[in-house]
Amino acid sequence: MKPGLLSTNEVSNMLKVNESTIKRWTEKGSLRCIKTPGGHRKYKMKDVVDFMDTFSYDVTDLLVPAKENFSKVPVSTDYAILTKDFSALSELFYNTMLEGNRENTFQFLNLLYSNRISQIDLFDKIVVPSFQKIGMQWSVGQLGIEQEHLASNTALHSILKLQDVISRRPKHGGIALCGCLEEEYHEIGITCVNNILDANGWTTYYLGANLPVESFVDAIESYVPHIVCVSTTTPKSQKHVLQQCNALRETTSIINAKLIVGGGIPDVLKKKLPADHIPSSIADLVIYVNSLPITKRVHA
Ligand code: B12
Repeated sequence: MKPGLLSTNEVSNMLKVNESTIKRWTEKGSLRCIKTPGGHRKYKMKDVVDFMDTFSYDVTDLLVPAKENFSKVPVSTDYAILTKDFSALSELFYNTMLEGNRENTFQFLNLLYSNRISQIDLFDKIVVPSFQKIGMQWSVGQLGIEQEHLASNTALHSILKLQDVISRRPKHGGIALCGCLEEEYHEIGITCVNNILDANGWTTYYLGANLPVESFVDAIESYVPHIVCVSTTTPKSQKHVLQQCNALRETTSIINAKLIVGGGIPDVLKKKLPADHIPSSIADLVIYVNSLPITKRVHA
């Protein structure tokens, strides 16, 4: 089948009606279709979505539960988008970023975003699992370091480019500072955090990877943020993370800012971390920051 076109059977599964009902709606003109030279009906996803909009179809009823593992059966991108099959979409994103084509990877994310997959779901449910697969394959030698680097750079570029097309909430005056602790080079997660905050009306200052703690403290003093978002995944030691977070917390408490720490933090460390919040996901972060009061800040 031509990519992007759905069969009568696929549409009937989505709308949970018989194929004969789909044919009747098509003949009535309620649902647009394309006739192939062989006389078969094919449907564009956009037309199915328009139909659902027009007839107030309950889309939530159509969602299929996310699968635990990556889908073994290749499905069309359109079908995966419509059914919000995050497992299949992660697999597609994984393949795209490993090819190393930045433009295609951006176009893929943009396609999902344009089809109502939220930026939060893009990060938590598509980017993160794709990278978990990369990390797992790298650790057992199925992927080379060069492939992991190519995929990371391709994904990072496409995530940054996507930010240019994301619709933003108006600025509400909140200021956020985002960066990684010293010797931390995993910066895709904190880039996602920065972009989500930017889309949610925060003015963000992005400090990137591997920031010496003294410089982080200086930045807090200069920008007087409401929230400081810190990422740590592979620290030298737990002691090192605690020392750095203690120094940051000392400064954030003076200016009444919240210290938010994320990344791959083991449970034992979570208990000791001097953080105001340790979100388990981007979705969790958004709920937390939306609950914060924003007071007017005066820059030093
Ligand atoms: C890409 C990658 C790299 C790249 C990073 C490139 C870059 N520009 O960022 C490079 C090649 C640099 C790298 C290096 C290393 N890596 Co690496 N890497 C990964 C990989 C494959 C993906 C990480 C990623 O970007 N994921 C995508 C992002 C979006 O997900 P995320 O980081 O989890 O972030 C999400 C949340 O955690 C959260 N989040 C993250 N930060 C924050 C902060 C806040 C405030 C909030 C609210 C939320 C939040 O939001 C994100 C979206 O939900 C992981 C595998 C995996 N399972 O994740 C291994 C992995 C993290 N790396 C690992 C290792 C061992 C290393 C190295 C030590 C390898 C080596 N021997 O050199 C070095 C360490 C470098 C360093 N000191 O930082 C291990 C870590 C195991 C561990 N916990 O000890 C992993 C798990 C791989 C594995 N299976 O073993 N790595």
